[in-house]
Amino acid sequence: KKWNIAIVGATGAVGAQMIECLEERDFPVGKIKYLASSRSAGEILEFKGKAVLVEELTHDSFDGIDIALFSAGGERSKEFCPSAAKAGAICIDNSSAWRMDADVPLVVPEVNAHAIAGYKKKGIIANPNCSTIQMVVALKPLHDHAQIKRIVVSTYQAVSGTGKKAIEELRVQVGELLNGRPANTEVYPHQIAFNCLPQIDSFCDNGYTKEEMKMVNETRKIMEADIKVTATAVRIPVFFGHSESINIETAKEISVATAMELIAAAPGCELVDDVAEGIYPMPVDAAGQDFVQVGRIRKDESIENGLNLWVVADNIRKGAATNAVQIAEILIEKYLK
Ligand code: 2RA
Repeated sequence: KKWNIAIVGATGAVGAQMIECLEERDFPVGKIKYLASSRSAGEILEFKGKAVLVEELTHDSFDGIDIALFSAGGERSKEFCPSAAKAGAICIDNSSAWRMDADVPLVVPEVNAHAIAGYKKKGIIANPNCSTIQMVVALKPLHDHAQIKRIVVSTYQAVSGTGKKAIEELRVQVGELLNGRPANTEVYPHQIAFNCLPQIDSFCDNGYTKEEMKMVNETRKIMEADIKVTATAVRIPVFFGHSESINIETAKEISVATAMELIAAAPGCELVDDVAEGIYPMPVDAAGQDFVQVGRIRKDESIENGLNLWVVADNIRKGAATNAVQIAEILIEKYLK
């Protein structure tokens, strides 16, 4: 059987990656439809070498569509997912619009694939935030073994997480600064080249950013556990690949050796940890592939049952597009036969 697919936000960084993932993974696509804002409508993209016209997104765009992959911002998803679902398309939404809705499953296949069963409630499945996805993939095997009580995470996030314009802003700023010209800032509030910005998304009343609260709230929903989470999310001048320094406190003792074994055997994880050989995860290695790379595993001697780890993943692939396509694969294999 082939499935008719719509990509909403096809001209964005994640939309383009979704298309590439469908091609790479040979997803059984019947008809494919590229949808975007009126600004981008009219562009010609491709699917498996064939030209596909980008059409303007409207409430009538979803007739005959089986699965709609959304990555066009929260407002678009809030406005158009209900129409898509009403037309019979199941939405897999990469925006934050529906993630905390009780009737919308929030899914990382390696962690809570069973939650996909709830897709029928609203016809929407939410893709978690990239920084949440890579963290829960790495922590799932450790939580199953020793029950995580608390997570302290600091993130070092690539500019591609903001989108194409941010990638361009970093590129141009580096050139400007190296040629003695002032850095032009449009996308970010401050210079990003050769700098770190401890702000991703806007600030909430509690002094945390929306990005940091996404990690707190989404982690608890996905792992279906009352885990205490605190986060600091930082933008760094890297193009692709989010890095995270994660500290966990577990209910049971877990040795470094056991943690290494569990990570090495866990779905979606790759153990990259041999510091004697200078081997540890880095964005330049993690970008362009789908594994969540885990290293620098070591005891946190300052608390009982503490462990530190360093986790790096491609934020556009596993952090967004690949995760969404994996959900679509489970949908057609287990639920939409
Ligand atoms: C970011 N996680 O990195 C957010 C959205 N992709 O900007």
